[in-house]
Amino acid sequence: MSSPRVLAIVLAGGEGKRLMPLTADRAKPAVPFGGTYRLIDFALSNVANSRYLQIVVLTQYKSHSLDKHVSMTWRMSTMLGNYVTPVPAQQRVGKNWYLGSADAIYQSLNLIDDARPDIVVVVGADHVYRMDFSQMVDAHIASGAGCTVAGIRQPVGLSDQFGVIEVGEGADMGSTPRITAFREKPTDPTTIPGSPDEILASMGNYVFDADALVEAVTRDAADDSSKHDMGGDIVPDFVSRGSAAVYDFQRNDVPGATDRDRGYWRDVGTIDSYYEAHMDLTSALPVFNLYNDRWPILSQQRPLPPAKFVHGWHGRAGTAVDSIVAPGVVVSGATVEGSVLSTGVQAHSWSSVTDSVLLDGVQVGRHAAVRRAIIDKNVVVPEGARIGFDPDHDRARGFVVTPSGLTVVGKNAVVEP
Ligand code: ADQ
Repeated sequence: MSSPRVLAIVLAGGEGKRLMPLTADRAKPAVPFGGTYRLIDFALSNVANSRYLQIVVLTQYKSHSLDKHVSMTWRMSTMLGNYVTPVPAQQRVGKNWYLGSADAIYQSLNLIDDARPDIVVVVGADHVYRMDFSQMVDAHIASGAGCTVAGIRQPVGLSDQFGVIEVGEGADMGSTPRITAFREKPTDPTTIPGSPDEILASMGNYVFDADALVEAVTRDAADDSSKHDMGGDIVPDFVSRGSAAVYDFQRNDVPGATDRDRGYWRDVGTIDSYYEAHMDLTSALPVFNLYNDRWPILSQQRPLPPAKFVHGWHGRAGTAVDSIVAPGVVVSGATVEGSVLSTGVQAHSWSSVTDSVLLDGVQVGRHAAVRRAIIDKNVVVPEGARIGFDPDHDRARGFVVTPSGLTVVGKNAVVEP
């Protein structure tokens, strides 16, 4: 296949229960990330930068803000014209919304029919990473498999969060080897030969021969015992027929990557991993470099003024160090350290924000202090309030406190002075 026709399907229907309260009224792929992005922007940027410009986004759960974001940011973008199409659950086939991710594809088979692709690239929408899918497509075609799964090494303790891939002893990971077994989220995983602490995890990104995908999801739809899940049902089906291969993410080389951030991939499925991925952005030499303009992460550019740092009325300087500060932010006589301030955040005199993630429009009043916290959109932290210092008090106020001690303040929370 010299230049295959490729359709990209972005699975964006995930509920994101483990990201509550951030997913209380938005789908997981619409959760804000990194000051100016939504999670889905990473998947869509990777697909677009791979020059695959026929893209459908399958949405369902609480999809209003996601549809709005995809339509406004991606559909209207000058780069992509009308190439990105959000497709809500269509209930074309029965009265159910999509059951699982494979059913989402089954219910959208008309899109594959219309696009007549040779290859379908299916990607999840809730990871932070850079990846050139064209390199994976080339490897898929060379392997002769019907399905290729992107794989990455992960600590064995996380096996119950991932599809775990097995290849035969001595398999050459540089050559897209066949998968010998695949189990979705096992608690007793088989580790990588010679690496007892690591598993080979599925990244939830797949390349299929279009005909093989259509055949597999159609057969799956008729199987009442199936959960209609890509990882749980479709991939194991290809494996059982000897037609699934693994593409080692370590082989992927994105233009402009640094030694430090090459191979970076984070599943941000939990509050703790969402927070840690933010902290990965804030250091002087970050492990994920947002500033790689050869593989830009694209997002909505609202016409906001630049960020501003001013002395407070009492003469104290407004400062931010080891932090990411988005457009429209004003830091006035406040101290910001190790934090991510999203668009339109305002921090007022004598306040401090430390090791925290503040989403759009959060207001931090005078003398307030925020520490190791995630605060959702437009929350007002009144004068003198303290968040992230006393877990019991934070819980009593209705905030979520994670086992690792992070405080999360949901979107419509009222913070008492
Ligand atoms: P999970 O992320 O747990 O594991 P899932 O919840 O199906 O699997 O989500 C995968 C992607 O599909 C996400 O982007 C989600 O938003 C989307 N999605 C889920 N249900 C959908 C639906 N009904 N309609 C449309 N989109 C839907 C998966 C794989 C594992 C792999 C991990 C990697 O199943 O094998 O290891 O991703 O994180």
